This record gives sequence, structure tokens and C-alpha cells, in this order.
Amino acid sequence: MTATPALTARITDEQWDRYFRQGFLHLGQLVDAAELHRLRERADDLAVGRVVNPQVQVQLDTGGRYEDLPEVTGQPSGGTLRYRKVQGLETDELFRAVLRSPVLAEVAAHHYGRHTSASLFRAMVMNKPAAQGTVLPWHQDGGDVWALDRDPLITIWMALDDATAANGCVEVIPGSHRLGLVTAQGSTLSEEGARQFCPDDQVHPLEVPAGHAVLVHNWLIHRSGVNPTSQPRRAFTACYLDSRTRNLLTGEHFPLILGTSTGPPQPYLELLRAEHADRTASAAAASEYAQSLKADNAVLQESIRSATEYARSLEAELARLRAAAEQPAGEVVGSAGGIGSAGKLVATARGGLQRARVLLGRFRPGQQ
Ligand SMILES: O=C(O)CCC(=O)C(=O)O
Repeated sequence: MTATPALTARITDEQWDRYFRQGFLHLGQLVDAAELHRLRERADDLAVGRVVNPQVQVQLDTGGRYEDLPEVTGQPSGGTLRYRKVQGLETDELFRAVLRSPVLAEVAAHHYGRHTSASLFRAMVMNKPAAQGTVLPWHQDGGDVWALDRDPLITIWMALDDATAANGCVEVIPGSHRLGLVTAQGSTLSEEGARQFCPDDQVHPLEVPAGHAVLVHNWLIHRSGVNPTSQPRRAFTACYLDSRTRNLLTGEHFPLILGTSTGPPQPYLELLRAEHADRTASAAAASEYAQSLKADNAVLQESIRSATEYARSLEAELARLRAAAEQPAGEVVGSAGGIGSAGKLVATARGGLQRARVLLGRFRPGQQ
């Protein structure tokens, strides 16, 4: 990647003053034309699955309401250029190189301290497909819904195509970052919040030439509209964190992009992790045991069924023999010899029945 003369790592005091007043700062050109071409191509290749990266996820643009957007999925094979988002780009070498630009390192150091490494909450291409796009309502990039142990402060937004008021560029309310997060929850503003904080006469279109970047404060209220033009409006955007930031739900850090350290270890988290691993292992063992009991039970049920069947057949045989034994001697076919063997059979049958009952009793205690 070649930085153009417009871009140096130096940001003047006057620029910082402007940034802290307005909540955004045009940083100038970040990549040259050749690099820009490669990045556009890479974004589309990833979106349609021509370049395979299992870490990348894609969201299609259905052109409908923001609330109805489809879920983000893995890369589609033979996908479409009507995508809204390609995320996970911190794992792509081309986009990763942009994220490590000296000027972005300077921005991160200025906010989080030179001693601090920086990680990424997300790095993605946001696209407004030609003659489409989905309205992204007024929002701030932070708050409880982000589930972080501290609020991130800086987002870089780089145009991959010229972004203009005509093709759905980002619109901002200058200075609104100084309100702080307007709700603890953060993210999308309510209708009332939008009426209160985003009057029409304060809306500023953030027009950015392709290859140029803007630094945006995460609390700056912003939105973007649709793209009625015949060309896509693609942009690369990334949110930088102080690398010590953790996901509140998992305790995990985020992928490092600048520097090498995620901060000092936190022993209580290691303890929690070990405890969690222990419990997961116990739960797995208990589940395995439950499965084996289930299998044993199936075997026992089958034994009961066949023992019952056997007992019934013996009972029937016994009844038959009794009936035969009770008939007058002359009527029994085979006479006295027949009765003698019938008597033996009865004894055998009784023995069999007794055994079956014992067997049954063993499987069904109390039911002798
Ligand atoms: O590119 C867009 O349309 C919106 C980007 C945005 O809201 C963001 O990066 O937070």
C-alpha cells in the first residue's frame, strides 16, 4: 500500500480541535488508486465467495426496512453483489494493511494512549448496491447493546467509491458526540430521540472521495440512506478499541490490530474460566451417564416384555394341562400314561411360571 503525500501520520492541533468540536475529521487520502481497485475487487470477491475466507460473513441487502434485514451468514457460494455488509475483514490481509496505516495508529494512540495496543470491534465493508440500499436509521456506535466493558471511541470510515449526498453517503449531526450516549442502551435512537437530536437543519452529509478516510467519534449521531444511482456505494469501516476491552458476555478480548498486548492478566477471569471448564466437563459426563441409563432401561424393558410373554405362555399351558387333568380318565386321550405325563408337564410349567415370576419380580419389584 502506498500512502499519498496528502497523508501523513501527523494530525495537527488545529485538526484535533476541529475533531473534538465536530465529532468527525477528514483524514485525507489513505490508499492510492491501485490499492483502492484491489480493495473494491476484494470486497466483491469476498461477498460472492470468489475469494474464500471462512472468517468472513456477509449480509444481503434486501432493499427493505432496516428491521427486516436478513441475518449475517457465512460466505455464499455464487453470491450476489447486492450485499449490504461484508464483515470479519480484520482477517483479510489487504484490509488489514489499511487498518495498520500510520495515521490510524496515531489516531488510536491519541485516544487510548501510546502505551496501549488497539484491537478491533469490527472491520467491515458497508455497501449500498446500485439502485438499492437500506436506510440505516440515526444511531450511535456504543452503549449496552454492544456489550463491552468500556465504550469504544473511534471509528474509521474510508470510501471505496465516491460517497456523495446523491448515493447515500453517511449523514451526521456535527457536535452530537458531545451529548455522550443519549441512552444507556445506545445504538438506534428512538423516534423521539431522533426528533429531539436530529433536526433537519443540522444534518450534514459526510461526502468523501474514494480512497479517503474520515475519523468518526463513536458517539456522533449518524445515519445513511439509499443509493438511487447506477453504481454501488461501498465503504470500509472499522471500530478501534483499547485492546484491554472485553466482551461482557464472554470475557474475551478482541483481535489485535496495533501493538501486541491485551493488558495485564485478570486472575478472577482465569478462575471463572477454569470453573466453567470444570462444570462443562461434569455436565458432559452426567449427560453420558444419563444416556447409558437410558440404554440399560431399554434392555430391561425388553427383558420384562419377553419374561411377561413367557409367563403368559406358561400360564396358558398350565391352564390347558389342568383342564386335561380334570377330565374323567376315559376321556383323556392316551389314558393313564397321558395323565402321568400331563402331571409332569404341569409340574414343569409351574416351575417355569415360578421362575418367570421371580424374574418379573426382579424387574418390577413389588409385583410378584
Ligand atoms: O456506511 C454506512 O452507510 C454506515 C456506516 C456506519 O453507520 C458505521 O460505520 O457505523
